[in-house]
Amino acid sequence: VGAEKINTEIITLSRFITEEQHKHPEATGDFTLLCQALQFSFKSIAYYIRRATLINLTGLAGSANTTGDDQKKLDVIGNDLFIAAMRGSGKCRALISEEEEEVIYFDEYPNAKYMVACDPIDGSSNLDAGVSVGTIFAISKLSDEVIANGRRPEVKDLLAAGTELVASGFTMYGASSQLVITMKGGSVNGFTLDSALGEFILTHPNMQMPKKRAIYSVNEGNSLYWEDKTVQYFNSLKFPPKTADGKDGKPYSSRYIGSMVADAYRTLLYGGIFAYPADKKSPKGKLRILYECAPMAMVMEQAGGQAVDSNMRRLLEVVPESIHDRSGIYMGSYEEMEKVIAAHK
Ligand code: AHM
Ligand code: MG
Repeated sequence: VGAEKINTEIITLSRFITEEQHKHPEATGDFTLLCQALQFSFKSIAYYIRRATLINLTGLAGSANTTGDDQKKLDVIGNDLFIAAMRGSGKCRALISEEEEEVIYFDEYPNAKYMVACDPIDGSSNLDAGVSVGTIFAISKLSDEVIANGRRPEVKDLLAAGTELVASGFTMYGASSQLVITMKGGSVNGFTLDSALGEFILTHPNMQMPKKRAIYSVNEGNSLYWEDKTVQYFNSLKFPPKTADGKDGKPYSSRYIGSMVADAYRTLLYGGIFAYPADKKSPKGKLRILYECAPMAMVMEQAGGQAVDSNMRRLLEVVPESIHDRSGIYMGSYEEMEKVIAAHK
């Protein structure tokens, strides 16, 4: 009596992944090792972000990445940490990173079976202001043919729809570091980094998104370039029709952080919709399919939501034409997404 109840049955990410592995007798343990390397990269990126202002890591690196964005010093460090972790795992054959123009091949591991796509630090325009950023990752298995021949996969072998992913997720380095991960056909689970223990602890098991919530998240500064249907849809949220008894309808709340990881994390917990539509200025949209749209779409769907592109096509079925290909995206609560789709018909 009086003593605080301490939870001694802590489920760490390592324990969680090991238990998942045991559910699949055919599993070789390769995925488990890949996840160990992944979680080390998340911890180290989180560590440098927290110390950035103290050790002179804010600001630009003086270079631009493949897609023309100015690289921040931390973009470069996050990318290097991620590549080193994937190489060190010995289980990753090819890596696609937002910060690298070409595919990175780990030829020293010709039998590695996995391919990873990542955005090492998503939302990096927010970095110097201390706003949440995060890492997005998507994991897929190379085809049996590529594995059997131990050959280097070609770019076309890597351009698959999101339905082929074996796992995906993202981290958010905010007030605390959060990790959200889902495996094919499974639930979505959320972990919080306990920095004293250096472990991600399962804090949000089996995440299910609310079916609806009156929150929208979009950069309205792009309205001028939107298609008419998109303008009308967002207007319908802001200017709802009067109720039957003549009272004002209740408009939606607007929340936009400008870091997809943070906007997506809020959407997972609270519900609502997040959008980055394709528009007249960017007909392919802004966000990248392989390491931004598809992994987020997988998380949203497996948490009970939906994700589509600007043509209202299921995002997980979109096949990119190149490794840095982009797409418009709408994702979020199931019922809110039904409204998005109806409004764009
Ligand atoms: P980044 O990968 O260069 O950080 O860009 C992706 C980010 C997303 O996190 C966010 O949703 C979007 O770009 C914000 O774009 P904008 O500033 O145009 O609203
Ligand atoms: Mg990004």
